[in-house]
Order: sequence, then structure tokens, then C-alpha cells
Amino acid sequence: MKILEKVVESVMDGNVEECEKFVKEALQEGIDPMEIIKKGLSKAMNIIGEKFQRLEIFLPDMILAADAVLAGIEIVKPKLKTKNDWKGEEGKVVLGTIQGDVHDIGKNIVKIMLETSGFEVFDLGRDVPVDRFIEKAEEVGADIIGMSALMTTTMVYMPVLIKKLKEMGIKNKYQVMVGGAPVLPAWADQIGAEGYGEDAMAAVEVAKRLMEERKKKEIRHD
Ligand code: B1M
Repeated sequence: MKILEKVVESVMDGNVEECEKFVKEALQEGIDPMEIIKKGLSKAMNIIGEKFQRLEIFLPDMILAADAVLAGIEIVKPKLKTKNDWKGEEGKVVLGTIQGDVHDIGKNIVKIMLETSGFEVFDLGRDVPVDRFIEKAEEVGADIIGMSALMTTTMVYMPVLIKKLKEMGIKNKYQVMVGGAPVLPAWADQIGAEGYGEDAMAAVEVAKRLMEERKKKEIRHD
């Protein structure tokens, strides 16, 4: 069996030790860390999600699988950190999983990728109230506010944040980027978010584009 298939299987078994072991082996084989995330860890999570939907597995299975993925990501993480020295040069991003939503695996990958690409990320964690995003963005002079949502029941808070920014008269200070499995480009357009990232790699490209747009518009905090 190929090593990435073993990674997938270990996640589906919710086996933290095996997952760590196979992720290490995959790295030793020289497989790109992002491939390990995409074709190993994330792939397994998607299969788990489908099984959960079909009632073939239950919540405890999903929790165990998530633990295995998180352990795998911890091993891959240091290998992705390449541009730590100039952290923050690209821009400041306030990032979190929106209120009511505890799914943070994808958000954590987005965080790692943004940091690796030179962004300074202020990670608010998960189940983050809309007001908290705004408070933090104001506090640190963020360029981008990034919201992740994994549920159709929580993505509805994304437009609430944008509306609040407008009501406060500060929307033009920030670019808003959204993402997460149920979020689509049409939704981003509809709610007035400037950016949508399909996956973590796309999120970096979008964040860079948003920074370019800011420079053109000369948006400054001072
Ligand atoms: Co839950 N869960 N879960 N879950 N869970 C889903 C989301 C679900 C689709 C499963 C299903 O039914 N098929 C479903 C939601 C249905 C809906 O939309 N309404 C669901 C449900 C129902 C629930 C509970 C309600 C279950 C229950 O209690 N009965 C509960 C919710 C609790 C709550 O939030 N209040 C729950 C709980 C959990 C666990 C705790 C067990 C665990 C989360 C652990 C954790 O995150 N720490 C979990 C998991 C693991 C999943 C699935 C299986 C996998 C999610 C994941 O990690 N994917 C998920 C099914 C699925 O999505 N296929 C499911 C891998 C990850 C790498 O991908 O998060 O999409 P993703 O991130 C990607 C991109 O989307 C993008 O980049 C990432 C990396 O490439 N991206 C961004 C993400 N955020 C971005 C932000 C950006 C840009 C890009 O810019 C800011």
C-alpha cells in the first residue's frame, strides 16, 4: 500500500500514533508536505464527512479522525515554515472560525499557509463572535479579516460581520476573505466579501491579490 493511502486509512481508523508514523514516513520518502495534507489528511477527512452524512459512522468516530488529522498536521507544520524570518511582511490577517462553529482543521491549515507565505496571522480560534473579529482587526490594524465556516448554519454570520463593519463606517479599512467547505464564490459575491479561497493554497493567492488591491487603493490605517 502506498504511504499516502496508509495515512488516509490511519485517519479513518482514528489512530493518532499510526497517523503520526505514516506522516513521518511520507516526509522521509520526500513527499511534498502539502501533498500529504491534500492527498492524505484532507482526503481522509472528506471520506469521513461523507460516511458521517450516510450515518455509516458517528460523532465519536469523527472526533477520533479529527484528532489523528491534527496530530498529522503538527508533524507536517514545521516543514511548511519556510519564510518565518520575514513574517508579517505581506500583511496582517485576523483569522478565525465563525461563531457557532468549532471546525478548525481547515482554518488551521489556512493559517499555516498564510504564515508560511509571509503574512502575520492573528488567529482567534474557533466559535469566534462577529464582534471579536472586528475588535481584533481594529486593535492590530489588520489588512484582511478572514472567516472560515464549515456549516450552512454558521456561514450566515459572515454577512453579519460585513454589515457591522459598514454600520460602523469602517468597511473600507478591511478586505474580507471567506472560505470553508459550504462557502462558494457566489456566496462571497452575494455578501460583499472581496475574497474567497477554495483551499489553503488559493487562500494565499487571494490574500496576496487583496493586498495588491489595497496598495492600489492606498488603504492605510494611519
Ligand atoms: Co463536523 N460537520 N460537525 N465535525 N465535520 C461537517 C462540516 C459536516 C459537513 C459533516 C456531514 O454531515 N457530512 C456537517 C455540517 C453540515 C452542515 O453544513 N450543516 C457537520 C456537522 C453536522 C457537525 C456537528 C453538528 C455534528 C453533531 O454534533 N451532531 C458538529 C458541529 C459542532 C459545531 O461546530 N457547533 C460537528 C463536529 C465535528 C468534530 C468536532 C467532530 C470535527 C471537527 C474537529 C475540528 O475541526 N477541530 C468535525 C469534522 C472533522 C467534520 C468533517 C468530517 C471534516 C471537516 C474538515 O476538517 N475537513 C466535515 C465534513 C466535510 O467537510 N467533508 C464535517 C478537512 C479540512 C482540511 O477541510 O475545513 O473544508 P476544510 O478546509 C479547507 C477549505 O474549505 C479551505 O481551506 C481548507 C484547507 O484546504 N478553507 C478556507 C477553510 N477555511 C477557509 C477560510 C478561508 C479560505 C479557505 O479564508 C478565510
